[in-house]
This record gives sequence, structure tokens and C-alpha cells, in this order.
Amino acid sequence: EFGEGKGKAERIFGLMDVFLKNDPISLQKDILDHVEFTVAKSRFSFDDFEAYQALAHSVRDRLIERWHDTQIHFSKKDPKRLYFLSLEFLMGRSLSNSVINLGVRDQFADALSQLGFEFEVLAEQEGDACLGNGGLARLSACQMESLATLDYPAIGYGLRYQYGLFRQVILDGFQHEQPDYWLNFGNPWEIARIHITYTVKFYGTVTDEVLNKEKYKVWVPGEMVEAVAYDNPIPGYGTRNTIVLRLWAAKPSDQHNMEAYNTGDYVDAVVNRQRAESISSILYPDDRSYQGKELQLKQQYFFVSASVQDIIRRFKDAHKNFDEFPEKVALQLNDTHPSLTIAEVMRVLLDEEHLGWNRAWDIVCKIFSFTTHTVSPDSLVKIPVDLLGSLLPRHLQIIYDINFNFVENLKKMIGLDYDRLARMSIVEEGAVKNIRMANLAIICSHTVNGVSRLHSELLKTKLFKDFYELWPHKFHYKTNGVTQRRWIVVSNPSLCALISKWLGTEAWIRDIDLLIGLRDYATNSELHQEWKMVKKVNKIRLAEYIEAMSGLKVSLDAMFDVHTKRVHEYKRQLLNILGIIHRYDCIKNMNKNDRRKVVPRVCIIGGKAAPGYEMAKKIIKLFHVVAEKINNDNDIGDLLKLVFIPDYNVSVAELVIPGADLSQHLSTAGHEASGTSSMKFLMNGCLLLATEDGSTIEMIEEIGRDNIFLFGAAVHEVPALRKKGPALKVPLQFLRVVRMIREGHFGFKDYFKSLCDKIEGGNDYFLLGADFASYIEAQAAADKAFVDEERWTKMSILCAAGSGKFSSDRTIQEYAEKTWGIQPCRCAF
Ligand code: NBG
Repeated sequence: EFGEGKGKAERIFGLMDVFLKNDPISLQKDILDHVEFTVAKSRFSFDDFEAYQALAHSVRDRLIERWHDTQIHFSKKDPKRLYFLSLEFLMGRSLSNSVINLGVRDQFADALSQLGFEFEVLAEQEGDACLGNGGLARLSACQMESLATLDYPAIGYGLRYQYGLFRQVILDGFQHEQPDYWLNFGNPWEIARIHITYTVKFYGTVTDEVLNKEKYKVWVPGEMVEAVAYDNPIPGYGTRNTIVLRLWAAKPSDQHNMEAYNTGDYVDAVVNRQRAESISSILYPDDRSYQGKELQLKQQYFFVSASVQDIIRRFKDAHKNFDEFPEKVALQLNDTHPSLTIAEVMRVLLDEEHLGWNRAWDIVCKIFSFTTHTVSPDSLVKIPVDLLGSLLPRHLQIIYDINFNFVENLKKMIGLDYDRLARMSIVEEGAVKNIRMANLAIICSHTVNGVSRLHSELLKTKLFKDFYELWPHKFHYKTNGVTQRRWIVVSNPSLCALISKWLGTEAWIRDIDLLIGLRDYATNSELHQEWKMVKKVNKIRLAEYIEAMSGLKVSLDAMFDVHTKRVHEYKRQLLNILGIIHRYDCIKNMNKNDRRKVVPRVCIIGGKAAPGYEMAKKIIKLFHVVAEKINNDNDIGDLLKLVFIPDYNVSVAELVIPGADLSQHLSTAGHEASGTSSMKFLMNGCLLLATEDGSTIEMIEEIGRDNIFLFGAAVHEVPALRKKGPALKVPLQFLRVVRMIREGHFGFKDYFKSLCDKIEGGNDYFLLGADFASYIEAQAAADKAFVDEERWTKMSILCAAGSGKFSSDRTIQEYAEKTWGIQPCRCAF
């Protein structure tokens, strides 16, 4: 199984010594060795951070070992592999997840405690890897973990940004952005593979050349940059399989750089070379718009080109005939950002492998699948033709050729319906000519996936209607999921232990459908007691965090009501704030007696606004001014407390989600493609207050309407409500709270004017006014349920019990079977 090398090592050392050992003495020796030789501190004197580094390196050794074994196994079996291309991965921390998946968490914790360190304390030393914005990026991370756990032969490809998503700092209630230079203290979770590099070309010209009487295009580049591989091992749970996320970093090329050296100035030339590194330096901080910037396009092509070269190199190591390519390669495009991969594979097959158009096209049509994560036409990537033509002249030609063939065929199928032809063309005509990357992806992929059932319906009837009518067979959906390993086992150890105890097995960690077994105990009073204890433990943890962060003491008896996600108008954090103002207003107007009946709440909001998104930034500021007023109102006390969690990221989410009683998902129906944070809350037994949007619709089917607080217009009602414009009736309470903001009740009157204007007088595109009354009702229903502890606990248990469908294991299995055509390939040692 393990080839020559292991055979030799085994003869010298004996079988048991070939592998790293996990007994306390071996682990301690490894950690101390790393303290001394990797961290270069004396083993007699090192602090928590140094201990963390040494610990991380000891874990990394075990990851590398398993990853090597997995690679050898994959190479031997030569299965069809999945290549998962995504510009964003939001991995968060690696330590806890790694030791749990490797099955050595307790061993390491014991070994450390004998050395005088606490595992949990060291785990807190790790920074987050934030190489992504929001839902799409965290989904990619969950899916990689599921791919490893389910033994699929897969590789993830992305970019190794030097600056991850900005850090959010709140000053005077305003969001400020600070750079996240996350590599400052080194990154033990990656392995620099300096021998795996590829040259990526940009600019230049395309010429014709003749070879064996055939004409070929030759691209003479104007700039070349090296892509260096950094591998991040991803261990599966309950398996030896460890796959890899390969991230590319840009380095100046050693090859002749035509533009730079023509200047004749050595210093300038070197400085110019250094510019190459900027390609992978920064993650764009907007999670919606990827429009038309040269550096962004360079990033896309840089990662695409390096990945395609790597894929083709691996294929050619074992195969000669490209007709076998579709049997060995499945390429998954995570949103439109990696769509250039299509043109790049075509280019390589045509210009470098000389397969000829028909053969190359035939291959391309069999290997790509595409998943979109949006419902909004504005979020689809468009690249100005001039920009593409100058940066990637050959790719533009190829895209034009693909489009020409497509449009010619289309004419035969639909006739000369020019409007429709114009809509479906890859090239968008207009003042600025654009390449529509989504159209390219749809035309060339065999499958177009949505991320929930509703999303897929919206794709078919709205966003990609023309394409759906042409190729209904291409359109599918795989409802998103999240990994229970991170979102229960790592983040909520007490719940994890409780579930295993009541189910009598840990098997649910790999087979989440078993959670359904909790339903049998939904009314069991013993479980109720334990369930409430777990929630309490997590609420204490969260309350301590809040106090440490803001100085605010919150009551554990209050309902912890959480709304954490990127800040967007469509996600309607503003609706939440208006609801809070309404609640405050009501309490203020109550007599003492009535106040006693109020259910105390801690309203927690967290999330980043894109730096250029003015409205979102105003929403953050509004929350802060409202918090300032309410938190300092002695009349209110513990009845209502507002907390903003700054710099919300994966590791903060791991703390917040288990401590939440209620979580809010307020998108205007038809705007959230899926939503994945709701899945994490659900798994953790947190009740949801939500609109019938995205995957919530499927959650209702799994847990039942009685166990979720629903409100607001349904998707089919939204257009008619919007049409009403200024004639739309909104409740008086809504007008009253908006007036309070307008009149300066919370200060900053002028600053919030534009925010108020956007939700009044027929401008209320996201229908805050229309949904307000029903939102308030749903909140009242949540209050009522919360005071009935028994009912609440039962609902909470039923939420967790019904969350099985929302594991990324299920999503990945569906993709593997129905879209990618890949099989598990389990490393058998
Ligand atoms: C998001 C959608 C969510 C969805 C995730 C994952 C982006 C660009 N899109 O609704 O808004 O759950 O993708 O599919 O992050």
C-alpha cells in the first residue's frame, strides 16, 4: 500500500515505528522538540503562544503523515478526482478541528496538562484564517471538510491572500477597517511547496504559427508571474484520509520579464518585479460585487492558470490520451469567479496540446459544473471586453469563438428572437462591452446548481430563465449544509457529549441522520434538565465574552437573541433595530405591573459591512446609538440590553452560536440564496425567527412549522407589495419608530436621514414596512414560548433533532453522486 519508502523504513525501524505515536510521552517529546527546534525557545522556558506553536507543529506532523499516505493511495488507485475551485475559503482556526478529526484531542490535552498547559487556553492563541467574505467562503470550508471525511479524492484550489478579510474595529459606533496581516506570526497549518510553482502569463499578443502544416495560436505574454503552492491539509473525521487545500501565492518570475527590463533601470526593474506579489496580496472585501477591476481579474486568472497547470500535470503523470480527461477530472466552479477556467482549459487543449477545436470542446463540455450563490443579477461577474482583451488576449478570442458557435446554434433552436439572443450571448453589448461570466459558465457546464430548492426555482424562473428553457436538464440544486464536526463537536463540546450520551453512540458525528433519534426524548424531563444545563454553560461562556469585550454585564435569565451575518439591506438588520426600538418604546410606556411581564432580552448583532457600502455602515452606527440610549436607561435595566459583537468571524461564531436562544434570519423573501448560519444555529438547538426564504423553507419541512417563528411576505407576494409603492399600507408602529430616528431621539438625525428615506415613501424596496407588523407578532410569539420553559426546551431539542438534512456531508454526497461522478477512495491503513 505505501510503496518503496515505507518498506525500507519498516525494515530499518519495524512497523510500529514508521508512524508517529500518540501516547503521552511521545506527544510530549514531539511538543518539546518543536519548542526547542522549530520555535527555537528553550524547552525550560516558553509561554502559551510558543506552546501553541509547538503544539500546532506536532499536529501538523501528523497531518502531513496522513496526507502523504492519502496521496500515495490516490496515486495508486487513480480515481476520478474533484477539483474544487473557489476564490474564497473561510477556514477559521485549525487546531481544534484537526485534533478532533485526527482522533487525538484527548491525548494531546492529557500530554499538555502534564506539561502544565491547558489545551483550551492554547487553542485561543490561534488567529483565524479569514480568506473569504461570508456565506460562500464558509460553505467552501465546510465542504472541504466533508469531502475529506467522506473519503472523496478531492483537491481545493484558491488564493493565499496575504491580507485576509479586514478586521472590523468600532470607534464611536462607526465601523473602521484594519488590515488583517494574518501571516505575521507564521502559519503552522500550511506547507510551503517551493518546488511546486507554475508560470502565469499576462498581457502581450497572440500570433499565428504553423506546425506540421497546422495553424496554431501562440500567446506571447507581456508579463510573467510565478505561482507557488501552499498546501493546507484537511483531515477527515473517522478516516485516515487527509486531503489538501492548495492556495497559490504570487512571486516575481525569474524568467525574462519583457516590460520590466526594457526600462534599462535595474532598481525600477526589481521594484516592478515585486509588484507581482500584489496579485495575491489582498482579498476584496465586498461579498456581492466583483465588478471589473484589473487586479481582481488578475487574481482570478492567476489562480485559475496555476490550478489548471497543476491539474493537467497530475493528469499527464498517469495518462497520455486527453480523451480520458473527463473520466479522471471533475471541475467545480464555485460561483462565477473561477469561470475563466473554462477558457483556460480550452486554451491549453488547443494551443498547447493541439487537440483541435471539436475535441477540446467535447472535453470541456464534460468536465465543468457550476454553482451559483446569488439571486441578484447585479452580483454576476462581468468583465469589460477591453480589459479582458488587454490582460488575456488569447482568452478573449476563445470566448468569442465559444460565443459565436453558441449563438449560431441558438439561432437554429429559437430562431431570430434578437432580444433573447442578446440576453443569452456571453457578450453584453452596450456603451461598455462586457463578458458575462455567468453565461460562459452556464453554456460550458454540464450542470448548473442552486444552493437551495427555492434558489433553484428562482434561477429557473428569473435569473437564468432563458437558459433553463433551453436546457432544463442542466438545472439542479443541492441544498447547502454545514459540517457538524466544527459546528457541534468543536464549538459545543457539552452538547456533543450530551447528544452522544442520549443516542448511546458517537456515530452521529459521521452520520448526522442519527440525530433524529433525539425526537424520542423530546419530552423527557431528564433530558430537558441536561439540555438546559448545556445551554446555560454556553450562555455563561458568551456572557463572559461580552463582558470582557464591552464591559456590559448581561443577565443569564434573559433570552439571548442573536443576529449575526454580513450586514446588508436585504438581510434586514435594520428591521431588527426597528423592532428593538419598538420594544423599547413599549416598555417605556408600560406601567410597573406590565413591565414585570416583559421577557428580558439581550439583543446581539454582529457582522461586517463592505467598506464601500454606506447604507450598511449606517445600520451599524444606528445599532450603536440605539444601544447607547437603551443600555443607559435606568428604566429599562435588564429588560433589554443591546450588544454589538465586533469583528465577527468563524472563531467568534463558534462561541456565539451555542450560546444563542433565538436567532434571526430576516431576509426579504426571495433574496437569500440559501443561508447557512441558520443551519449552525439549528444544529445547536437554537430556535429560529425567520422569513420563508432560502433554505428556511426546507427547514420548516424538517422540523415542522410549530417549531419555528415565521413572519413576513412569501416570495410570491413580494412583487405585488413592491408595486404598491407609496400606496403600500404600513403599520403606525412602524411610522412611529422611523419618526423617532428621524427626529433625533437617538442623535445623528442628519446622518440617518438617508437611511429613513430608503424605507419610507414608496422607496422601501426590502419591504421593512410591509413586514413590520408580522415581525412584531413573531417576536411576541417567541417571548410567549420562552417563558414556557418546557415548551421551549422541547422545541430546541426538536430543532437539533431535525437538523440532519443540513449537514454538508449530505450536500457533498449529492454532488459526488449526481454532479461530479466521483467515488470514495478510502486510504485503508
Ligand atoms: C452566499 C449567499 C447565501 C448562501 C451562501 C452559500 C455569497 C456571495 N453568497 O445565501 O448569500 O447561503 O452564499 O451558498 O456569499
